[in-house]
Amino acid sequence: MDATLAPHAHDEHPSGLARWLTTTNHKDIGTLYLWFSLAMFMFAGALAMVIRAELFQPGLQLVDPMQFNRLTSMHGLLMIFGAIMPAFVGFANWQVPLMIGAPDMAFPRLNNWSFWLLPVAGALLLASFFVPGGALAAGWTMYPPLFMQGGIAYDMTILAVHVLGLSSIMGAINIITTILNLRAPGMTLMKMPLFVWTWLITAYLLVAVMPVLAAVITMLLTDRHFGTHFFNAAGGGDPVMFQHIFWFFGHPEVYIMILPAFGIVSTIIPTFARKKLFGYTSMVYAVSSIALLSFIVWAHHMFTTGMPVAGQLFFMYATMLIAIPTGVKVFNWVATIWRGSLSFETPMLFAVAVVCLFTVGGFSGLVLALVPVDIQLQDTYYVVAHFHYVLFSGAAMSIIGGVYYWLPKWTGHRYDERLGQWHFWLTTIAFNVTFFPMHFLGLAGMPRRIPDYALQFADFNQIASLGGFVLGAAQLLFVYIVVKCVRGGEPAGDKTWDGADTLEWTLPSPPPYHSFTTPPKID
Ligand code: CU1
Repeated sequence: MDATLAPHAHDEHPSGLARWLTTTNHKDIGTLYLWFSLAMFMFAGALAMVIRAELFQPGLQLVDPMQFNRLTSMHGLLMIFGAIMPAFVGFANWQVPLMIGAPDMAFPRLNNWSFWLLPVAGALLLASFFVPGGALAAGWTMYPPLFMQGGIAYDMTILAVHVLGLSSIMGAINIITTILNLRAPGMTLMKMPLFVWTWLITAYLLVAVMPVLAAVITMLLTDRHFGTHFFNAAGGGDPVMFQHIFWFFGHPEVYIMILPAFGIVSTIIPTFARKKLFGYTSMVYAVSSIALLSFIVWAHHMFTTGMPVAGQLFFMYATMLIAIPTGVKVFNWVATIWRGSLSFETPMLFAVAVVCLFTVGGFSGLVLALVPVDIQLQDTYYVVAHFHYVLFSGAAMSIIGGVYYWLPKWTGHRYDERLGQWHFWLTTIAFNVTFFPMHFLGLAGMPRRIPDYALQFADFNQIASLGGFVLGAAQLLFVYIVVKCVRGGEPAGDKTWDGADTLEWTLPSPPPYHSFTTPPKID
């Protein structure tokens, strides 16, 4: 190894647990985020398996209704804050410094703290299952007045969400500072890889809306314990105000969970099409417009709460406007694929599936944006189908595709391509078998978040449950593939994907020692 590229030999590196507890290395912290995310994904997925088992047939068989409410509430909360968001921060930690030629994140110690808050919050949420009264059962959206009825677990949830928010805000500040201040010479903003752009914009969204979430759950806390009446109509408050404040956070949150996914897809597709990303500049402006529009559409979650027609029209048209920049992005991905020299390794399969299936979620979102339609479909399985197409086949499948794409660089080994292909087809087919019938269930009027249902919904529910079990089992295969790749395998070499991925090195200076080709030695 070139001596000038050698790791700082004089640094002391603790080993074992101490290494992971005290690490300030962006790769180590990225790895921690990704393992934490995988653990939460499997746990929250296990909750979904129980939900699908209960819904396999009408009637109550497996869990009592309150337990069912806990399963749906915690499934949502843990998937959003435990699985998807930490996975993206893990990608940011690994890739952003490498892609912009920075030695590490701007605030390495803050970075360590941002991560280690997560297991604390995770432990609080898991512990809340075992306290008197049981875990959060009022839905992940924590609406009052129902939220007021809960026991100590609800206060634990408030504290946990505060801690998760703190972690997200600090992570976002770190990412913004890194991108704005630590770019290599020549790496102008409009030369940054698109993944870095999507994360820069996502980080601004996080800084803007996580404090709003913190505020609204603090108001819940003071309503519960300190005699305020923010959301209590009897005391002059307004429960609908909770929904306004919550969704002012909640809608941008949707884009926090999808913009980095767009960045991953925009990284994978050019590699396997062996072409430059089509329309880079329009991609940057599309992501920015989506982020800006996300602040003015929140009340589309609230069309049935009673709203002046002018308000309904505003939020309907504003929501439909988002289809334009989203359409620009899908067009650009298709144009990148068009006449490319294509190959379909596992990451590309996932990326293409995201383009197709996320679009289904986008279209059902347009359907739900229509006020008269939404009033019919509010709180039905159509909504459940819609956001699982956005969040599973959009966010989660991008994350999985990104893991396959970067695993060889992270670990130095190739993953098992044959098993990866199996994982892709099982996941994609089972996902559609699980969630596509939910559109029909919703159109037929089946309400969400209910453990029992009328007989006419039985067939589609059985199909959905069978799909769900296969979808869950397929993720065990994913864990196996990842663990196997981490432990060994064929060496990945410097140029994993025919060298097409070396486009990352658009820098004028040589990559720093911690580049992909020379993994840092921990002694
Ligand atoms: Cu929304």
